[in-house]
Amino acid sequence: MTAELRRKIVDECRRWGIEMVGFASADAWDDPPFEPWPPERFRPKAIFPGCRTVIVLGLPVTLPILETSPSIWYQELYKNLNAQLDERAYQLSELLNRLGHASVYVPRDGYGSVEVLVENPYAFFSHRHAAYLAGLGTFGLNNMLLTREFGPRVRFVSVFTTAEIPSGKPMDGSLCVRCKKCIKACPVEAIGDIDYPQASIDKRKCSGRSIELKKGHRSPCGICIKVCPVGEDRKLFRRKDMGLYDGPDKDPELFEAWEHVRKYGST
Ligand code: B12
Repeated sequence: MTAELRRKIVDECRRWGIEMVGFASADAWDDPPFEPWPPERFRPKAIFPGCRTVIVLGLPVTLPILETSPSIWYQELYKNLNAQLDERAYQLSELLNRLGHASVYVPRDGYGSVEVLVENPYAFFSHRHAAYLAGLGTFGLNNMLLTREFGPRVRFVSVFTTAEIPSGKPMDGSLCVRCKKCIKACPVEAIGDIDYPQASIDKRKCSGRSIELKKGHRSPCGICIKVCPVGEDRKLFRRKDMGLYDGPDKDPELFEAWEHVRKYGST
């Protein structure tokens, strides 16, 4: 029955165009795989008592659009993905409710405005940690969850359900190659040069950059996910040569295209 439910959920998500779906047992949060780990109040069973499984959905951030960041194009992609993730997670939770499994969705972000994050840089629940427990990827130096398919270029949303569904387990090893490109490329030097689980992000600096970009209608930043060499998406878009981002010499045509996009629709 529960394996059948799992299949139904995966099939439904495929129908919606969502290929990345993971399942994590709510109990897995109580056995921290590393420290620091989200405190008890931030765990699914505390937020939604009775929760047994967290279903995580992921949608890719299209690399060539991200490459134009900061730009209106990336801002629009970001908003589009956010809307889709929230819509699908809500629909999934309602499908489960109709089937008799009490469920709720958690919005893909969970903050009213980036200004709120300067003083209190936490959401009430972390999707990255859910995706990690579901076995969708591993943490990178940039503090993002890296996946085989898209590296860190994937956004997540979660559904809490009382249904007990066969769950995944964290991936062995690490997908992060420790190239430190994210550290070097960060425009506000917000990423510390230390290894996960101790990845250190200066959230104030990172949020500050978002606030600046938002004023010009070209947030978020996304540079630390653009320059990550991990992900099969690099093959599809022929972006294996990481020298592309160092300057116009490698591919002047592409460089000009990015510059063009950046000149319009935002300041
Ligand atoms: C707040 C936030 C931001 C802030 C602050 C950044 C930051 N580094 O935290 C801003 C706006 C700047 C930001 C920027 C970005 N973000 Co952001 N962000 C979030 C958000 C809403 C909450 C993250 C959070 O609170 N985590 C809380 C804890 C669990 O995470 P943590 O800080 O790593 O916590 C550690 C410790 O602090 C401790 N801990 C956990 N909880 C608590 C609570 C307390 C009180 C304490 C003391 C400790 C503690 O345990 C954790 C162990 O590692 C999530 C969405 C969500 N709800 O999950 C997206 C999210 C993490 N962001 C995402 C992305 C992609 C980005 C950007 C690339 C922007 C972009 N969209 O292009 C940048 C990258 C920044 C970076 N390299 O870190 C994605 C990550 C996807 C992925 N593949 O991993 C998420 C999951 C959004 C989504 N729905 O997909 N983000």
